[in-house]
Amino acid sequence: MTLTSHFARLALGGAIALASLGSAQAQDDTTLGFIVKKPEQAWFINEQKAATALGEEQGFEVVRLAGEDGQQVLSAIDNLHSQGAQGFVICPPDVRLGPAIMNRAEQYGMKVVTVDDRFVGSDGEPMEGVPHLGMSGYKIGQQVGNAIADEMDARGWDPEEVAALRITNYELPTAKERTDGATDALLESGFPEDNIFDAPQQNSDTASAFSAASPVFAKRGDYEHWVIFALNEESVLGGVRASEQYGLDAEDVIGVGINGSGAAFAEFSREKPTGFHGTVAVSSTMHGRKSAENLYEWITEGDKPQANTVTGGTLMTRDNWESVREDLGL
Ligand code: FCA
Repeated sequence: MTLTSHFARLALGGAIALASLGSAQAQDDTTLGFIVKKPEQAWFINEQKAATALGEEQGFEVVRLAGEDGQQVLSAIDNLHSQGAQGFVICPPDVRLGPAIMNRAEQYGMKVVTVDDRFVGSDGEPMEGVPHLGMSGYKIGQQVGNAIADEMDARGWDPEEVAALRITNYELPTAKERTDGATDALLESGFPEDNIFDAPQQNSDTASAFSAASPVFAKRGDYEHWVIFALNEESVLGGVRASEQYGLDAEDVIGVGINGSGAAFAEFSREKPTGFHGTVAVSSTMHGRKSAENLYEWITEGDKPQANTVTGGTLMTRDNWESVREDLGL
């Protein structure tokens, strides 16, 4: 045997050994999916980014996928299965898809945790068996209502002469909890119930809120001062944009959202203040990291996460947004 062929054989042997080591390792590797209903929204971009960063630190892979409707979610699950994923975190496009999603996941033996929007079973109740992490909707809604009442006070508005635009999404329990909390806090502050006008939106984004809000302003031209609230800041921004289009000035509008994501930062960074007064910020970084970590520990150590984890929020305005952002790791 020539020296060259001996080396060639050694090199080949080494390559085979490396290749088999690689596949043994791949079998041990953990891959998780992170499926979100609105992949273009800053809240969800940040959640997926935070989960990916945690995976890089702890040595697991995160596959980020969009699930904007039921069909896309089911394809995403098939896709994850073909990539060898052992489970996924999901914020579903419709909470009533819970049973169908679980059915597909169980066929593949995948573990599932929900984030933000909790699955609802065929009985209309939350699916307790699927661990969930989400915000404390009612309490955060109350913070919104209190922030609005305080700002009305600061501007010296008489509640009798103020209209409230309540952008609702009653199909989604967390959304209802949030707008209910805000309503109760406003009523407690002395806001007249008859001055609250509903704008039911079809979705949880700016466009659907804008469409829902516009006719309400048009119908209630008798009010000069408006307050606006909804399940999230994207929707409040839709309401604020509709108020501008209707011709209301920024100083006549107090919109308070929820999330504290890039949508709010962009608004606070504008040179002139708008009717978007503030937002109750919740850490999307923490939601992304914690939900992925819970799932990872469940897969690798067998510890099923608790049934429901709730998180709180902090009021963020044009004046303090940069420091709140830093505190929340956003
Ligand atoms: C829902 C909303 C999001 C965010 C999240 C925590 O999914 O649509 O904007 O508020 O809850």
